Amino acid sequence: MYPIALLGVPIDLGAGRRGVDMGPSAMRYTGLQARIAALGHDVCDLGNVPTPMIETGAPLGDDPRLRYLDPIWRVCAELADRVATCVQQGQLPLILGGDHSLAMGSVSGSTRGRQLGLIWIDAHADFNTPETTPSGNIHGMSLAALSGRGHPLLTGLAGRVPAIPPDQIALVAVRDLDPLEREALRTSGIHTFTMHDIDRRGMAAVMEQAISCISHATDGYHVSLDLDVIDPKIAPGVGTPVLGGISYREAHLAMELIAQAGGLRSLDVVEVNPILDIHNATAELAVELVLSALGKRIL
Ligand code: HAR
Ligand code: MN
Ligand code: MN
Ligand code: MN
Repeated sequence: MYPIALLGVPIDLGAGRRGVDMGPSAMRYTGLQARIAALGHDVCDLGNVPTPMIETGAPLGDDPRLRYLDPIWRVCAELADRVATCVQQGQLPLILGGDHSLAMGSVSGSTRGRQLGLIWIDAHADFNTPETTPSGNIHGMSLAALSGRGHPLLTGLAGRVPAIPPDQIALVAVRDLDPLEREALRTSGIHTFTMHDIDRRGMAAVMEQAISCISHATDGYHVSLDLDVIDPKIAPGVGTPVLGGISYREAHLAMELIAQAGGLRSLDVVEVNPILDIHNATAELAVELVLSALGKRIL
């Protein structure tokens, strides 16, 4: 296994609700680094990527369909460089969010100089564009941008468009789509596994298929884990809770199968919102899931 590099990105400019900027602290507070080390991994914490705040004048910009476009692009460009440097040094970057807009930077950096597959585990598809967004929140556009759709500043972060071709992307456990986003997703070529598929076929069958269909001609994969994929009864501390999510065991099973498949090259854990959490339970669960993805086993 590669040495692990932790990178915090306390960004909330891409989300409509404030609080996910505290996600990196909440996850570090649980003893994340020591617990990864206890699995036998080499692990270092590279600190946070500097992120502007609304209070200190982050520019909103003049397009209400792309709120905070410029500062989000800057943070993502910086994150992409830092992640690419980690990869060059043979490390596996673990990115602590922060809202899901950061994945445009982490994935773009991690796929630089190689072709990764992408597994996006989320209640949402994050497949809006400026033309379809109901909110103007860029965290709802990050998967679209990575697949080549949206504002050129965002689609261009990887230096090639698309950063990841749609047939190398698997979207897992989605259950909340906006009407126009849904139409775009249906014809996108992205391998999509909804909550319905998980209910019918089980998490193991779905994850095995998701991993296999993004593993042709790729050098491993990036996993982007949005904590709102988990049912809000178990994970209340997220920016945009949606009823009917995956269970605690299904979430661990998904991460264990990712670990066993052996292709993990980089990982995001995003949308943890400590303000809405109960005794840091969601951050604690996020960290447990990271440990499962990094090879922790029951026996
Ligand atoms: N689809 C909605 C929008 O575009 C909300 C999606 C963003 N929420 C997330 N991302 N937490 O996964 O505004
Ligand atoms: Mn998301
Ligand atoms: Mn989500
Ligand atoms: Mn494919």
